[in-house]
Amino acid sequence: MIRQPVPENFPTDDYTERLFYIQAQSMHAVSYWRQVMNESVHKHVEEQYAELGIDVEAAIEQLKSVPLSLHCWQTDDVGGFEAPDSKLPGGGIQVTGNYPGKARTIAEMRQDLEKVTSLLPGRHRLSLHTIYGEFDGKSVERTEIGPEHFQGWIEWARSQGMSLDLNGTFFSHPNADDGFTLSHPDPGIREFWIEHGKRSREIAAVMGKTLGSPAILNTWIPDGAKDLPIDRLGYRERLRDSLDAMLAEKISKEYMKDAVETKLFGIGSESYVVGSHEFYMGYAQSRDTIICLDMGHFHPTESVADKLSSVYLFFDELLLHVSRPVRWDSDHVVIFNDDLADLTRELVRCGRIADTHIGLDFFDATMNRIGAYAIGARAVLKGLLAAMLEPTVLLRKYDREANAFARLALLEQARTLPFGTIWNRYCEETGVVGDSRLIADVLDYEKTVLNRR
Ligand code: RNT
Ligand code: ZN
Repeated sequence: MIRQPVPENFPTDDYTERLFYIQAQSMHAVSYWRQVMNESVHKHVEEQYAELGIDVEAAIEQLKSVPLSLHCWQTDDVGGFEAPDSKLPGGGIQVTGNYPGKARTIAEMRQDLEKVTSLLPGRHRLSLHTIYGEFDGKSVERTEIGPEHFQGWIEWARSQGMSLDLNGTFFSHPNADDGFTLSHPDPGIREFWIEHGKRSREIAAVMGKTLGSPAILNTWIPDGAKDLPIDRLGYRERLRDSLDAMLAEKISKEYMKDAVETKLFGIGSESYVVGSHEFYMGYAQSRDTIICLDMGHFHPTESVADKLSSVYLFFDELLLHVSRPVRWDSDHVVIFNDDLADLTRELVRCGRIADTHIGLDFFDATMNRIGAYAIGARAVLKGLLAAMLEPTVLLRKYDREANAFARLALLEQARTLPFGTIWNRYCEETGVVGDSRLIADVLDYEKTVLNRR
């Protein structure tokens, strides 16, 4: 080894301290160069977007203002806390898998939700189901629930700087076991669910009023038939009338807003779903409620993205359930695929993000639930960012000129722009792990928290 002469102002004569000093100096130099390199890479990346008329900073600022409505039910497989031990979901909801680490209590669920939000840039909302109330181990009937069971959630949400949304729970209950609720031929069963719907609205109104942001109350019912019903009209008439009774009380939209969720078919309701897309388009339009489009509730070849520009023409607001259908089933973990990118592009191109409530709806118990949750929620944010970074002005120009070649060529060019660099930088600048650190981060949570449950 060649010994360098020691500089005169070298800090110390101690050999170990000298080694530390040299090490510190070289680490400093490495991190300096890394920073210089990063800056020049970023500059290069931003230039590529600027050439196409896209302002990266403006896109990031826009994304920061878009909240997702996070679905609490990914943390516990739609179990809820009605009984001391949460049950398996039923009545139209099916979750497969038994990966360890499921949230068993409200405290565990909040811990998981805090972990998930720490993995997401931006500020988001939380969407609860009425089965997630704080019932203190007592069995509280669905017709007996009230705002008092959600006081703890309201306080927790406030402490997190979050607002709340809600869903009435019309499944996992003996009165839903034969597949019908609000459209049931038995008036007693209909009454039961109408009352549950009214209670849910009341809770949502208190959530919205207390937290200063209207809670969206989404109503999805499992009503449908595996095989061929004859009186299709009768069920739909009863559903219309039950919903009318449930929504009869006028509640200020400053506190809560009603949404109704459409569906084409489900497991156990392959032949007939009472609350079909056509039913709810008509219902929501005539009753001035929001319509909820779940990406997993249509025929696999239908494009949910294409529906947006029609719905926006006739509705002021829209609720989305971002999900991923696979063959006949929905609710797979959302990923940044073409369906999602098409959807978020339409949101941005129509200029209606502010009128759209972006809810998540998927549940998978075959893998680390928090990891799955983060993948899905981050995918939606990626989709939004990618859409905001689209060269829309130029694309619209080619569109107007009917230059189909140039339009397609530019869409192809946009696909390979260095989007990932911007996404990761946005994450890191907001104190959230970039994609390359997500796996290690989630596995650490699994080891230190989930595996100890
Ligand atoms: C079911 C609906 C509904 C539920 C949640 C749990 O098909 O999509 O939104 O997934 O309410
Ligand atoms: Zn849904």
